[in-house]
Amino acid sequence: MPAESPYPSIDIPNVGIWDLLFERKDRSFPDSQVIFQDASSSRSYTYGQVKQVATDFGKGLKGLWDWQRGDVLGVYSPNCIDTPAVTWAVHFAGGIVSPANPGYTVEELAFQLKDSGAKALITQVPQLKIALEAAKIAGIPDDRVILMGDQRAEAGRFKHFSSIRNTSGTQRYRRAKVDPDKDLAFLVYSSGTTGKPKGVMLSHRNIVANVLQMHHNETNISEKDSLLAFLPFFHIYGLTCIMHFAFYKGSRCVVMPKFDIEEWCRIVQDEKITFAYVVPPVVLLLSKHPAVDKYDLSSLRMMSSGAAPLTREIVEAAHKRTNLKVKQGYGLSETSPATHMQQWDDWQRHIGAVGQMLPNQTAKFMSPEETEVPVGEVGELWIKGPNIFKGYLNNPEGTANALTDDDYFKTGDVGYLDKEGNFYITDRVKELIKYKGFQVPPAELEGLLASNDKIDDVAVMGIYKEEIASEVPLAYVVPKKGVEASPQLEKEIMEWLAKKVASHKRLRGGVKFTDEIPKSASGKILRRMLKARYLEEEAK
Ligand code: 4UU
Repeated sequence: MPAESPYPSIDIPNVGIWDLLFERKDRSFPDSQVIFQDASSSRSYTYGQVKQVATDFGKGLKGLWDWQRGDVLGVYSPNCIDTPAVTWAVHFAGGIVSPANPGYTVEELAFQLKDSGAKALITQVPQLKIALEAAKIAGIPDDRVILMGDQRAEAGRFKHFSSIRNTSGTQRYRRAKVDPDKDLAFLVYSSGTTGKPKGVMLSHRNIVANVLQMHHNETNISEKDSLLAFLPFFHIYGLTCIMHFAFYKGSRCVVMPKFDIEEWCRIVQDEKITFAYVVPPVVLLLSKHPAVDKYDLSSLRMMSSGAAPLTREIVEAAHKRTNLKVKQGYGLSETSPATHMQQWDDWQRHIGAVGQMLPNQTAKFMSPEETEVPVGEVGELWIKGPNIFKGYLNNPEGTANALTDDDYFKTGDVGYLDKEGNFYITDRVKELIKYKGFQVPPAELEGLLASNDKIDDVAVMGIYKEEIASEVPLAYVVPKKGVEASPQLEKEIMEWLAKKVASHKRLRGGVKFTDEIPKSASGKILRRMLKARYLEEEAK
């Protein structure tokens, strides 16, 4: 029997994101509530200012570039307090946002812009050069590249979004109507269980549902809280769980463009941060980084960790040293993302669990033969609910592999459910590697490495490094005939790849040389076998 969420079902209104955030009747905080505050400057946005700026730029967009409902704006930027207003302006104008990692290379960004069909791109001055090159490849003209963040002189002919507005009250500039279940709000990129990154189609209803699902679990968070927003807004975790959720709650969000543990601790102390969404490597740093002792972190009531597994050892070590508490959440890009969250008092009672299922969802664990396994036994987690994505963009095959006819989504994660309704994630059947919570699709690296003229064949896998509480990518390489497998070749391959990919995809696990990559009769890399071989070699 599939498991139901232990929470009573909640009502998910049939509205778009704009209505959820800006037209709600039950708001308990004023327009003057400061929500997004820049960590390194005096800039901030109140709730009312976000709404005003989103409305102004939304109207501006409707008058630009023949903007149509369903058009896509690429966002290529580190965390910035303008991102929320820009995002919701796109929704005002009936469009879709496709956020990209600001560390992407020209090729990586161009791929996403092309694949998502982005009509225009917004970026910041430091990212402008790469943005322009990628836009060119994707066929986006220069005059559709606009800026946010600092308004600097060197921005030259590129318009700042805040100057794009339209005060006309005519019908043409009214807020676009959205069909919450059909119209997409975001195209985020995920490799899913296999292959290269794909556009994850998230509808307005997906995000509205997830904000409300989280709201029913996180009853301890309110407008009195201050959150530290260092997780990137381009990734679904920061996008929904921080940007949308904090805004819905009215919590002040101190926004950091780049993570640094000492700066993180300083902000917690100086800004009296009360809650933070984190990833396991940050919890590890709290347990051992020397700078941590210099700061008073006592305002922090709770942290919630996700995006990768968090071990008991790390939770206990961080608590012992700092007295901080950390609970867990779990989810995926395809689930908007939060499917499971621990309650606050679970942090110590059920260390290692990812929590109970949020409302309105059903889940089951499946055997490799796709039959349901009994409660308590290990299987692949399948989930159903209003937060499940609409499919992969222009990829019916990928979509059919991920979603069943009866609307279950196959997560590619392995785990079990205990008798009290706690879910545990213990493994992955999918190829995906996670470096500090960021996705590293092995197929993407394999494709690039295979084009190196010294490499005959290659397979990439993730290995866990305790020192950083994260997986790192490692490549097994078969050198071309006549090419010597040597430490120099390893270095050469690592450096060659580093130039082609964002920093989180580098081969931090190194290169191992081999005579052959184990493959199935149909040519699929036998990743389990390779991993077993790796572990065996390491144990020697
Ligand atoms: C073991 O990383 C995310 C979403 C993260 C997130 C975190 C806290 C969501 C809700 C929340 O409360 O999305 P993706 O698409 O980048 O990666 C999804 C994958 C999962 O399939 C799983 O393998 O990230 C891994 N993952 C976790 N693994 C996510 N959370 C966990 C977790 N434990 N707690």
